[in-house]
This record gives sequence, structure tokens and C-alpha cells, in this order.
Amino acid sequence: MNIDTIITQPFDDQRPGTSGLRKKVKVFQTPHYLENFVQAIFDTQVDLKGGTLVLGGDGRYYNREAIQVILRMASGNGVKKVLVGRGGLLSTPAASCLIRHYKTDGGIILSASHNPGGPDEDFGIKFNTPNGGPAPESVTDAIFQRTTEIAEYQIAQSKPIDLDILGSITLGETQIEIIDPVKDYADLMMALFDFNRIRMLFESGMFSMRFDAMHAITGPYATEILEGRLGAEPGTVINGTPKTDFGGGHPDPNLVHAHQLVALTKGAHAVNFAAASDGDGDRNMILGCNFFVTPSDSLAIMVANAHLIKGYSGGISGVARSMPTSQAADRVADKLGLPCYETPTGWKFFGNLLDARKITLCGEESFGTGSDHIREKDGLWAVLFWLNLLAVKQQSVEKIVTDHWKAFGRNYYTRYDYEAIDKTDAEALMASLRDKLATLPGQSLNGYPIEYADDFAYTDPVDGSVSERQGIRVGFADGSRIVFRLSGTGTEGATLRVYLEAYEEDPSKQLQSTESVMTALVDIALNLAEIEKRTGRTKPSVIT
Ligand code: VG1
Ligand code: CO
Repeated sequence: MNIDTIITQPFDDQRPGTSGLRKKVKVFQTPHYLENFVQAIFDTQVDLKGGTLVLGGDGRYYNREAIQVILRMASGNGVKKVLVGRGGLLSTPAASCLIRHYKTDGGIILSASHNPGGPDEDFGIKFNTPNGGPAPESVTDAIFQRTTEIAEYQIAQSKPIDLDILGSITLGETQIEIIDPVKDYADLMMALFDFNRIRMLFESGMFSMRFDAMHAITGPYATEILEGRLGAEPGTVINGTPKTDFGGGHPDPNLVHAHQLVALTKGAHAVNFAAASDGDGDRNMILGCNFFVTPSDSLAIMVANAHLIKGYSGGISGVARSMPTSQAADRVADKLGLPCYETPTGWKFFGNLLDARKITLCGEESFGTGSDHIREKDGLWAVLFWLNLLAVKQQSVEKIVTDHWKAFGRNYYTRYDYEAIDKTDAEALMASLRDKLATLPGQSLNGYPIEYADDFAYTDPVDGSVSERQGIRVGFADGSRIVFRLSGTGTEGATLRVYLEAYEEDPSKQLQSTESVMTALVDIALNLAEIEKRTGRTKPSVIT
């Protein structure tokens, strides 16, 4: 087997964001672009030499081509074994599961998550460490540093590997094993949830559900688990065949992009339960009959009910949420006497807390929930958690959520996204907010007294690492909160996210529309950040 050493030059834009390196496909197709980044992984993650790597992606356009390149580079860099999902497919949670199950030296996941796919759309790559989780900042910093000084990469000569046949092949000294992408993950789900009870729910004839895979990676997983192992009727999974362009849509499970699914929860033939996942299978949206569960509430409800679920019935050690996520989970943790951590945005910040067993459950407002079973957020896991809960409680989704509000109060929640705005304008807007921070506490805006205002900084309680400038928080005396931050996953200009939260303890006021409750806070946010003046936008691109 011949290994070529290819001379290359650094690209200056390979710093990973919230979740890996995300760029337009066209950028990744630039000669040496993908190769440089992959070589930087091999150069810095030295255990991969002679070690084992998990490899797979969400099936988007360029997935197969990138896998061929990475396999040849793995061989060129002396990786002993690569576990690849058949067809080059692995959901993000399944990749995390495999890294842990087979105790590998890490994994490379190809995905741009919920961003659209296709020749003119997005692609992404990230490295997960041996604990199964996204690389922490120390690792992504080292990889980035390496990309700035890279001069050559190693790649084995080979004709394309057949990714569609299960079994073992050798590429030089490297063993490539094409494995079933679903089996180990589905087995793990069976260990955590009461499949018999969920099966009885489906068999009762009184319960119907739809799961929208949005033409993305969860199709094969959901079909095997829901229709195969749990006996849900055929057709329960919709849009279940992964497509390289996700059928032309945004594989983003929210009320806007999953509108086909939302429609199935309304009207005379509405289903009792509906759920969707994103491009790479780590997000989830939970719906009841004509009812939407905010991801922040979903996390809080999981914490409150974990004792009812097989895999968590022995008790949970604590909970964490990303900073912009509503404080609903904090209220539950408080009542149950559990520790509750507030971390910066991105799953990588949960890894240490999970590894140190300080938390069992964690989540983000951006449709992500998960637990210590793996080190990524997990879309289907959340769906199964809810199914298990519905099977135990024999109540509707709406009843479970509204009862939860009565017991713990309701955190009304909404997020405004301003996408693809000018980067300089976005940075100026954040800088101007930062400048105002010191003078805000004590002031009242539209009759709302401000209690605190800061730029969120986080000290990891396990390794002491510090992450600064993680978002501007403005907290009000009544528990409401506005958060401003710039996205770290976009590929065009900048995206400003404005997160709004209002707390209501009184059950008689818990059934208002989120929009009406938020009017005053929205107004405060728009004025405080001078959004229209600074971005030229009169309304957000998406409200979730
Ligand atoms: C977004 C979400 C964040 C999530 C990240 C990756 O990041 O806000 O909560 O962890 O996406 O999720 P940002 O920096 O754009 O706000 V995924 O499903 O895109 O891997
Ligand atoms: Co995702």
C-alpha cells in the first residue's frame, strides 16, 4: 500500500464553532481543505495512531466522498481500526454510543446538524473524544492551532471502499469494519426504557403517534426502534428515508420547519403524540395533541419524572442546562434537592459534569436533551423517554405539562433568531450591550426592575477551565430574563439569538399565549440591543 505525503498550506478559517467546523460544501470541496482539518485531528490526537476510530455522518451531500478521504487518511496515519456505519451513516448519538461501547480512541462525525444539505448548502466535521463527547475547547483549540501551521498530510492510495456491505476490509495496515449503524444504539435504548410497557401502549389501540425524521439520519433508527422493536403501526415514521439534501428542507425540528408534523397533531384525526429529530439525530421536538412542549420544559419534566423511568429509577445525581435554556429545570432541582449547573451553550460543556457523575440529565433550549447514557444530546432517546412516561402515566402530553406548571410554575419561553446579518454589525451590537452592562442593574426598563446584567462566564467545576463571553444576560426582579448571544454554528454572516423567559407561578395565569406574555420583554430586548437600527431587520428570521 502506497502512502502519499501531500504538501499543503494552512487555511485561516478552520476554527471549530459550537459544534465542530461547519462551512459550505463548496468550501469543503476546495482542494486540501477537508484533508488539512483531518490531518490536524490526527496530528493532535496521537492515540489514534495504532488506535480505533468511529466514523460516520448524517448522510448529507458530500458525506460519502468525505468518508472515502478520511478512511484513506486514517490508513495513511496508522490508525489500526475504523468502525464505519453502513452507507457512511451514523447519527450523532449513535456515534457517541459506539465510541463508548467499543472503547475507541474517538470518533469523527460528519454533520452540519439542522443546517440544510446539498451542493450549495452546509457540511461539517467534528471530533469526539474517547468519552464519546464533543471535543472540549482545549482539544478544539489544539486542532485549530495545528491547522494554522500545517504543511503536509498523509493519505493512502486506494480505490473507493464499498461502504454498503457489512464486514471487514483492509486498507494497507488499517482494518475497516462496516457495521450496522442502528443495532448497538437500539440495544442501549432497550436497556434504558420499558419497551414492554411502550409496546402495550401502541397495542392498546387508543394511542397513535407520528415521528418525523425530516428525510435525515433518524429514519432508519426510528423505523427499527418504533415500528420494529416497539410494534408501532407501519407509517408511524414519516420522511424516514435519509436524503442527501433532506428533501430540500431544513432538517430542524421546530414548529416552523416541521410544519407537516405539526399539522398531524391538529383536527379531528389528530395523533396523541408526535416528535421530530434533526439532520444528525441529536435534537428532538415533542408535541401532544394540539400542544407544543418547549425543550426547556421537556428537560424540567424529565427531571421531575425520572424516577418513573427504568434507566433512571435508581435516582439522578444532578441536572445541567445551558445558560440560555429556561430556568424551569432549576425549579425542579431546587424542590428535589438536586444540584443544578448552568453551562455555556454547546454539549461539550456537559461532558465533564457527566463524566464526574455530577449530573445525570442535561439539556438545551435548542431542542436538545440527553443523559449520562452517552455524551451527546439524543433525539430518539428523548422521544422514548416521553413515550415511556406516557405509558406509565396514562395521561395526555398536555395534562402532564400543565400539571407540571401547577406544581413548579411556568417558565414562558421564546427565542428570536436574526440570521445572516452582517458580522461587523452583529459584533458592534454585542459590544454596545457589553458597554451598557455596568449601568443596568438598578434601572427599570418598561417598568421591569433589572436585578443583574452580565456577560456569562463559566468555570468548569471539574477541570477549572474558564470560558468567557458566553452571552449577555439581563435578569429582572420578577424572574424574567433576556439573553443575547451570537450563534457559533452558522455559515453565513452572523446569527443573533435573543432568548426570552418569563416566570408565572399563579396557575390561573399559566394558560396564556407565549406571544402575549412576552410582548413587554420583546420590546425591552429590541430597544436595549437597538436591533432594528443596528441590523436593519424589522423582524426575526425565525421565532421558536
Ligand atoms: C446551536 C444551539 C446550541 C447547540 C448547537 C449544536 O448553537 O444554540 O444549543 O448545542 O447549535 O447543536 P449556536 O452556537 O448556533 O447557537 V446541533 O443539533 O446543530 O449539533
Ligand atoms: Co444536531
